[in-house]
Order: sequence, then C-alpha cells, then structure tokens
Amino acid sequence: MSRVGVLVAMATMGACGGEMFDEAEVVEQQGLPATYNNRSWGGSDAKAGATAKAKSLGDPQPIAMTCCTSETLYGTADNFALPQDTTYVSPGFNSYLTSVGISAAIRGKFDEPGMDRHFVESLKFGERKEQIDAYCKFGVRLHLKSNGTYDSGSNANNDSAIIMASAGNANSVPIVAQSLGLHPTGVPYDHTFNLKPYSAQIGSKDFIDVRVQDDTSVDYVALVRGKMVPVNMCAISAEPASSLR
Ligand SMILES: [Ca+2]
Ligand SMILES: [Ca+2]
Ligand SMILES: [Ca+2]
Repeated sequence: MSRVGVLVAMATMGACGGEMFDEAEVVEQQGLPATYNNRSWGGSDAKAGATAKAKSLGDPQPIAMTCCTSETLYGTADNFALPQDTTYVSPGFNSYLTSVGISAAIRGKFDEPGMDRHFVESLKFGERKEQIDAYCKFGVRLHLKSNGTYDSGSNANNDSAIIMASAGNANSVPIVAQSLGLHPTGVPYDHTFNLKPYSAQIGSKDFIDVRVQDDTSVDYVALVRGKMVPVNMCAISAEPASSLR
C-alpha cells in the first residue's frame, strides 16, 4: 500500500471510530520500538503501521471505573464542640413532629450534649427519581456519639435513626428506620443509610428529614452522592463538602 493509501485508510477508520489517534501514540500502545515512528513509510513498513492502527482503534483498552462520592455537610464537623449548631426543620417535618408530640422544647440541635432530646434536621435537595437512580451511591451519613446509658432511666443503646421525606406543608412521611445499636459512651461513630432503594418516595419530595432519638449526639449529617468516573479522575471530580448553615 502506498503512503497515500495508508493515510486514506486512517481517515476512514477515524471517521467510523469517532476518535483519531496520534501516530506516535498508536505505535507506543502496540509496544513497537520508539524509533519506529521515525522510519520512512512504504513497502512492508507501511503495512505494519496500518495493522497497528487498525488493532488499536478496533480493540480499545477497558477503562477502570470507580464510584466517586462527594458529600454535602449539614451542621459543622467540629467533633461535637459546643456551642450547639442550629438545625433546620421543614414545614412538613414540623407538622409531623408536632402531631406525634415532639414539641420544640424536646428537640435537640447539632452537638447536643444532653439526654432525652430528639435531634431533627431537614436536608434540602433537588434530585428526582431518575437522577437518584443514576447515582452509584445516594444516601445519608450520620456522625454520632452516645451521650450515655442508664442515666436517670435514659439509654443510648436503644436509640434509633429515622429517615423521612417532606414537601410543602404536608406531613413528612417515613422512609426507613434503623436501630443505632450498642456504642461506648462518648466515642464517635458513623451510621450510614443507603437511600437508592427509596428513590421513588424521596424523589417526589423536597427535603430528607432526619430524626435521631433520644440520647445520641449528632456532630453533622452528610448527604452522599456518587458518580461513576475513571479511577484517576475521582480526586479532581469530587466536590468539596460545604456547610449550608
Ligand atoms: Ca458545634
Ligand atoms: Ca434512648
Ligand atoms: Ca458539630
């Protein structure tokens, strides 16, 4: 094949494959000597070059992918330091809490040091069902510590966390509840909810409402989102966590 013939073949392959490769790059991918690219085209060399290009374009290397997560923080990651940080309760969550007797007087804030307090916080988000389904991860991570056990009848070992969802003034609706289990007093730990299975219920609402009862302190709540990206892109694609209040 003449040199002109090789170049035409390259252009055709590039149009079909949708991607052109630099000649030197193609040669390097095939493990041929570095000096190959400096040799003159024609005769058997031209054929070898055409074969290398065709194999590279038709048999691309698989790209290793990973689920790369970013977190949006609600509250401040200050290791439960006082002063307590303010919580936000959506209108629908407030309606629900009032209806079940959780008045403002017994609601706890971030970094609550006491017992018998109900931590309540609403996380504003914007995704609908299809967007949540497209994430490789979507959930809530709670950073917690037990405030004590068997203190005047209170006990963090029987505490639980409840995820609800609300929109507008309509009462918040329950999504999933989990026991927090046994943890030593004062030792921080994480409890994570995977919320992808509930994308239909959550995706029709505007707030994810979090309730932790009633002898456990909450340092912060993180809304976790994950997207599939090439492994070497994860560090630069992750969004920094931000404190919304
Ligand atoms: Ca604080
Ligand atoms: Ca309790
Ligand atoms: Ca905190």
